[in-house]
Amino acid sequence: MSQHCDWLLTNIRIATMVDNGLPYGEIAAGVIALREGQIVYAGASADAPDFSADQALDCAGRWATPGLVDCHTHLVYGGDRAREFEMRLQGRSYEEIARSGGGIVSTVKHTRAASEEQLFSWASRRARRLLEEGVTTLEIKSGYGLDLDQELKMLRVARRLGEELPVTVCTTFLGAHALPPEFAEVDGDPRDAYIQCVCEQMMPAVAGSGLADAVDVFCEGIGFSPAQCERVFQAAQAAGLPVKGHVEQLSDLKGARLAASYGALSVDHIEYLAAVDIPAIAAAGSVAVLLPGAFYFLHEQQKPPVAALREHKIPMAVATDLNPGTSPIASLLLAMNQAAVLFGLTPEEALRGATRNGALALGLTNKGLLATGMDADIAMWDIDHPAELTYAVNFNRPSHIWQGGQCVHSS
Ligand code: DI6
Ligand code: FE
Repeated sequence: MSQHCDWLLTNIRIATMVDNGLPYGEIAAGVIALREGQIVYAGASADAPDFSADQALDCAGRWATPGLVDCHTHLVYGGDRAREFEMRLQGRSYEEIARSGGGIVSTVKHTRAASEEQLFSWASRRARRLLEEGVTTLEIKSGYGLDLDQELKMLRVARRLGEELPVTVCTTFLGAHALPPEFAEVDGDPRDAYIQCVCEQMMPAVAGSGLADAVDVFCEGIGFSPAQCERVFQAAQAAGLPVKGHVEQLSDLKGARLAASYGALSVDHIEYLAAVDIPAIAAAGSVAVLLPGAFYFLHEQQKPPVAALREHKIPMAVATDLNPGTSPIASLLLAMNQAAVLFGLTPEEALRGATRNGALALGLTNKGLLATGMDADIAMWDIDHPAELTYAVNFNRPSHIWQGGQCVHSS
């Protein structure tokens, strides 16, 4: 008796990204069957059960990869920072511009002034650029609202993107991103005062709204101190939300170690991560999220400790960090190329970073692999080898994309 499925993809080469002893977890002559949003078979055609399918596709030897996962973006925002880019090219540093009222705070002004509808329309344009390249799961952070209503507005826009576009959206509350301008003049330490507001007022309301899946912080000289970030992690823990952190991007404040001690899903950026702190991250099971777009755009010199991360078997993810200030880059395939060229990842590591390890950085164990029981998120490519996806810039678009078992793109 044959088994029924919704989609049957035959004559397909599969980069399963499963650790099966072959590069990319390759299955050379494969079949994939999808039913009710899940993969019910991904394996050799010789071993496949007999399927009857509502829709069948002969893939003519094309490659399937897991749908791509961009696990770190800030793509909901108002305005842009092109003028600031000009200032940097005239010799001023990112930190200098941030201290003189530019930087994140200028995006806060434009984000606050925008209606929810405007924000949605701008953000969906950026999201579509990512989706065109096969992204089927996307993380979006708040952090340009910096008061309760404005942060909730951003998070609602992020959720709505997941409802209206063919993509799974994970949302992250990044209240501790920058000091809101209205706190600059408060007595005592304005940053402490704002962190108290994040922890005591915003966190319970954000958690109660169900609009955030995780909590993030910017642990940096121009952001918040480790002690302040720890208060945010404690509040997140009390609210039942997992944490992650922007850590060791511009200096070594031991933020990654701190995040790991709270069981962080991921530690992100980590250019300045010290070798001594790596075992703690391995022990916590946190994913190292590499963001080469920001490194490239800021012309940084210090590279993340990739060899040591490998040695300690810490999963490395690759993401765009899409944001107006440090990574105006709406291409995950470009981030993969940058991770290879700038940080020395192999093309296989880069693809794993934008599939399985990206999913793990979001706590999603049902995505990022092509295997039985996984969500049916698949990108199909007209290429001869999966290394091409990392190798070439703006060469590749998927011929077909399935998201949640639906074919959402075919060309
Ligand atoms: N680190 C970054 O690279 C972005 N946020 C952060 O905490 C920058 C965000 C911006 O400049 O708008
Ligand atoms: Fe970021």
